[in-house]
Amino acid sequence: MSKRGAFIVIEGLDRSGKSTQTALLLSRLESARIPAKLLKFPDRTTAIGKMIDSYLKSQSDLDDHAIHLLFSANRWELASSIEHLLAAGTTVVCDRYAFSGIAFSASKGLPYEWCRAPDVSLPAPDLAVFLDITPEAAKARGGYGEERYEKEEMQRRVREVFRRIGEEIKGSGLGAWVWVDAGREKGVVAEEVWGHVELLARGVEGPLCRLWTDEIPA
Ligand code: DGP
Repeated sequence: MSKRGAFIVIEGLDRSGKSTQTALLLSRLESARIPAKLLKFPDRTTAIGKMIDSYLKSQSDLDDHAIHLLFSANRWELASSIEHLLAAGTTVVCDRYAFSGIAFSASKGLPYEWCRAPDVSLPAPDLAVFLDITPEAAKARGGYGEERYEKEEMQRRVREVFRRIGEEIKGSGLGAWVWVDAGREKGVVAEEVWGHVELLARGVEGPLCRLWTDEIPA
């Protein structure tokens, strides 16, 4: 049986180095001659993505529930492309995914289970790498930008929800979740990320799981 591509998600707080690390990972995969594609959520280029972009820049206001569903819809509109890429043997690297959806919306006070619901049965990553950095260290990296969630107190809550999500994923057997200390020099972080990804990126034999519907009981 031919192997499928690996589905790798990189998560983290704002300013944790996700863009740098996903770019470094892509070039590493290319050097290893592993076909790979980088996706980023939110994908601000689609019609839904443009609404999200305008919300994040505070150019429009939306009910917390409504924007949460738009973020999820933005993932769903790319779900079949992700499946096709994986089936064709391409490794997919995603800068943010459903875990950001829960972490950011639950941090605003929406119920955790409600936040998870719209993403149930999306393709599940084979590996989620959480680039862990303290909100203080993230802020010290040149400060947060102008967007809605880029405030230290919000990021602190987001980090706590991510911790819960990671523990649950690890306990569920639904793919792997690793925490990587992202406060270090970027080359050191990239080396550790590569250590987690390398074997998976050589190809995955098992079927693609679905988020929170294919949980393996402990
Ligand atoms: P980025 O383009 O990676 O800087 O992400 C934009 C911002 O949107 C960032 O503060 C994290 C937040 N975000 C990303 N995905 C989601 C989501 O699904 N739901 C919510 N509420 N926020 C998200």
